[in-house]
Amino acid sequence: VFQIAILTPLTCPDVWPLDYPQCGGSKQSPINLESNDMYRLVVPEQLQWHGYWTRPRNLTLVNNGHTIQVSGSWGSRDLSPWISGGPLDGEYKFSQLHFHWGSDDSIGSEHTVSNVSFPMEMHLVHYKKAYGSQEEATKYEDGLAVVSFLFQTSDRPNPALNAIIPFMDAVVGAELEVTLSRPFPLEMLDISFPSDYVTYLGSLTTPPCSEVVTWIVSSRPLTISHSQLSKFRHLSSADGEMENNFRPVQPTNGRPVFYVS
Ligand code: 1SD
Ligand code: ZN
Repeated sequence: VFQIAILTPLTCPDVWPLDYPQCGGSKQSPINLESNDMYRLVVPEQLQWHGYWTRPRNLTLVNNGHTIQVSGSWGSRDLSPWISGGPLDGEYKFSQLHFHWGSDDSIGSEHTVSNVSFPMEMHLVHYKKAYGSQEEATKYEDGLAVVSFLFQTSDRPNPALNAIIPFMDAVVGAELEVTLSRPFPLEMLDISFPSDYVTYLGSLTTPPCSEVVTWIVSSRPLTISHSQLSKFRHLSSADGEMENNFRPVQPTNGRPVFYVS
């Protein structure tokens, strides 16, 4: 009997724990956020955003087969954006941002709010500077901070997203990359430095699902039009559509979830 095992780890979250034991852990992400089941967190200082208005030397848009990812370089003096304060202890440097979305408006986000999904979610991944690199930081439970924004549809296009959407035509297929002709400060993406957010301790939402992430989910959804969403829905992975690249919600297992406002 010949058996050919084809591993498609990113499309079948149920089987991730077989190859990546941490994906079967007890502090996994995403989770459902339930507004009447949260504790108020009083933080010693507000979440601070640094350098988000600094124009990068260059910005690239990459179709990595699982998502569309934006990363940049801020030159030899390394003026990369970073965040601190809020639930974080120390300074967390920006590494990349990427998106999760669905094939129709009723699905797409990773986090849900009162069991309702949003059509898209954007993740800004940061790692703790003290650990030197993202790879090293991923070994420590306070290693990463991911700031997340949910999107709801709107009749009007979100002008901020037009900074990247026109470039998506160049990266429709997997493993394609484009350098943006006019790099822009990330602050232009309408991230608006939220002071109202939900925070809890969880994991990466893709293998190896390391339980090293302080999640910060903005309480204020951003907007996207249908024609903008359709650009995301046209992107391809190595073996087909890229849409529905979200992981289903995971049990909280009694983890406290906090809100800051
Ligand atoms: O899915 C991303 C993954 O692509 C990678 O960016 C990882 C960080 O190394 O983060 C996860 S996520 O948890 O931010 N979705
Ligand atoms: Zn993500």
